[in-house]
Amino acid sequence: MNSNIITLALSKGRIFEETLPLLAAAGIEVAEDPEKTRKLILPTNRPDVRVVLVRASDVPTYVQHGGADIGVAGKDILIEHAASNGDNDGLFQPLDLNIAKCRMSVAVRADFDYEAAVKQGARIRVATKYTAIAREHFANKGVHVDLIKLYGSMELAPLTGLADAIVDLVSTGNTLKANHLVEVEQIMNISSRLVVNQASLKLKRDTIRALIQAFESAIPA
Ligand code: PRT
Ligand code: MG
Repeated sequence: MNSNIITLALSKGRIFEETLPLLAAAGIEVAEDPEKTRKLILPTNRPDVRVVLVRASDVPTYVQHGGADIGVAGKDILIEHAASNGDNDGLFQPLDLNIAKCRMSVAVRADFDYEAAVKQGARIRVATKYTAIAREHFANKGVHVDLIKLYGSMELAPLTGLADAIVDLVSTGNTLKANHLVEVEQIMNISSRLVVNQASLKLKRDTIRALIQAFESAIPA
């Protein structure tokens, strides 16, 4: 890890877009638009700060292992990362940035009687990308589930008979509606957090502290 430069890991899309105002509060402007360039390392107006573009689920890995000093990741991603890696050691989470907000929910086909299935103690098949969150949710409810791991388009699973229910992120609810699914349970609210490599926090303390303070001052209500 370069000791003079701060490397910030972001994913393209909503996290990048919603992080821009926080960066602006720290006097940082990203020099290129990630949707228009093929570059994976984006310089900023500050010679000591650069952005690396990674998959949302890779942000904790980059920061934990020092490929980036800081990053922004959803609570969903952080929980799943901890579960599949055993821990979030070396990953300091100083701020909830209150951006990229949504909720983790259980959804079923409109014609599936979820309450009855749960009450009868039936085993239900649940498709999700978020297996750790789903496993814990149903274990706490005492509901037996067969988890089916998917990497995307969860909404398709109940429509094709692959699963009875899905656990997925919902923001407007439009995707569920368009696929004739209904939200039957909200598991948790989700927002994105600032994550910091613990060694970087020590080695680049002043710069990172200043960034944390600037971000904190610009967190949306
Ligand atoms: O897309 P890719 O597979 O690379 O990765 P990703 O989907 O993990 O990343 P990205 O950029 O799509 O999402 C990054 C983070 O944004 C997630 O980890 C969440 O913390 C947060 N976030 C906030 C969301 C949403 N809102 C959201 N609505 N992530 C995904 N969605 C999806 C959801 O999975 C569903 O398919 O949008 C669809 C539902 O949206 P509505 O508005 O129709 O309800
Ligand atoms: Mg996505």
